[in-house]
Amino acid sequence: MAANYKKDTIVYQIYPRSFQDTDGDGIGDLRGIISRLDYIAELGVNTIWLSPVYVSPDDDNGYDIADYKAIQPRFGTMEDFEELVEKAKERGIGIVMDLVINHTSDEHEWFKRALAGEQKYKDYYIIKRGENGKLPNNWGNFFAECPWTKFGDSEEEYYLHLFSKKQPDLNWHNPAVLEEIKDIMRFWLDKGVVGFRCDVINVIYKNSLSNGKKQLVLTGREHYLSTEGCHEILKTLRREVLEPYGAWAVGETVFVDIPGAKDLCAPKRGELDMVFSFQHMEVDQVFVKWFKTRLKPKKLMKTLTKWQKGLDWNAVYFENHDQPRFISRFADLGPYRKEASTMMAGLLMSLRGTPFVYEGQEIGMVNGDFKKLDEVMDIESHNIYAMAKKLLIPNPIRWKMIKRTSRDNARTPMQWSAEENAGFTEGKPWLKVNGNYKEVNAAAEMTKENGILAFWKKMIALRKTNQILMEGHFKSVYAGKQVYAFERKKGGKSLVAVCNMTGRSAKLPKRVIRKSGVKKGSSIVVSNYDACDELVLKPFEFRLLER
Ligand code: ISL
Repeated sequence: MAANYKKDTIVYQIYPRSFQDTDGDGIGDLRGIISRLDYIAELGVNTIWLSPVYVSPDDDNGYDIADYKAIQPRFGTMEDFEELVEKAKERGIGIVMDLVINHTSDEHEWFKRALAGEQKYKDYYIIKRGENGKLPNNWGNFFAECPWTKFGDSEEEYYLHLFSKKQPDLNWHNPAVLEEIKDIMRFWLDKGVVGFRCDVINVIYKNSLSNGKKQLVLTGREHYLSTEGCHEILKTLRREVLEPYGAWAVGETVFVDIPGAKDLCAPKRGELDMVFSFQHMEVDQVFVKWFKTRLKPKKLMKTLTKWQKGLDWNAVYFENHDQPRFISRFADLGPYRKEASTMMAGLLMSLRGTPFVYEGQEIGMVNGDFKKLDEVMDIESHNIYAMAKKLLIPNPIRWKMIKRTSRDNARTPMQWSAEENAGFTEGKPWLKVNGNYKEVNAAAEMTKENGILAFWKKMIALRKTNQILMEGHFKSVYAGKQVYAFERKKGGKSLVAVCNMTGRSAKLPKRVIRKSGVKKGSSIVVSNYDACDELVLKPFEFRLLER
């Protein structure tokens, strides 16, 4: 692990668009975040990851950057940003920026100058001729589009975009691109940010542009996933940029397996500090993420265990701006929203690694209650819907797909109060507020001593102060149809975390009884129920036991 790495880091991810609006335009802003810093500090986290706040035409809500060194006017000014960094720092909170460097926006100056014919900037992008009227290769695209779009008025030239056509991929074979990005990173580090979350970082360097092996999704990916070139770039960025500032980096690494993740974040490699892996997010998917089935807890447990054992340190998360709300994925959530959310809190804070909490997760927000496609804004959802239509998938199935998997499920405005628009905005929210806001909101939670938010705070506080949770080794104890149990061990001391991942009560398995010393006077450090039955776990019960 890099020297600057901190075992007590707990991150809160903010999707600025949806967090808090202060100027009535229906879109969250930096002043909104500043106004909520006390709330965030009280939650107990010490780091904020800001999804992109740079100038952007918002084709992909800021993940298409038109100016890396300026703040999106809709979000505020550079002064607001500086104030945010300062005020966060006063509260012991560091800011992590989202670094999107696989692609820029097509409205970035570099791309515009490339289009205007400046060779220097054409070399910043991946531009290739198609032969005999054909596309340059057979690759796929993350957003179910064609990854090649005609370059300007050219008849033969195309540019590559693994995401939307407004997100042209950068050419990482060009050393000038690396220099530009180093400069951008230093710009933000000089403003006091503590690190970066690196967007799709393991796809940036394309080995070759030749045809790929046919795949259900993303044909061609073998040419760019975690290539040697990418490793080299990460090493350079660590050595020359991160290290001198004592900054850290978490990489979003798609399609990564354990050996691949090790190569990207093992301390001796000097690349990333940790990675977001996806396998535990895929336990309820059928081939592709747009088809979901019931979540089978055992599969989730096995995947978590595999990663806990496989890597020394994980970036642990269950929600972010790309995933449906996690508790909505339990097929039988029923009346147990509070229990499921608090169990998740217990689990998240008990696993080994750096925990990431996504805005609204701490008050048990659930999937958006969209009724029709018009209410969904996400480019990916619209593209998938269109593709499914082309494939003649009937409308009700198409809609079900989108409703369950849309990234907008987690992007609905933060529910602050029972006031109009959940206290998110005085204007018209850019995305529909979930109709349950009168019941599910932060203000209501703040009045409850025993509520969801209170439990998240309790778990975060424990995670920050308990050496075993912070540093202890992970040992699996049990993974069954309902119950997940694991041990954290340090210096002869151990804690056993026990989760019932279903809405039905469950007997405490014998192995768990033995390992946790339940019958030998072990004590409950924390639980999400007031009273626990010694040998039976209630629906979505979480217990942390000390032997
Ligand atoms: O969830 C996904 C993979 O199964 C993809 O939809 C997602 O696009 C991928 O995880 C990459 O995500 C990141 O880069 C995208 C941006 O749209 C996402 O919001 C971001 O998190 C392009 O910049």
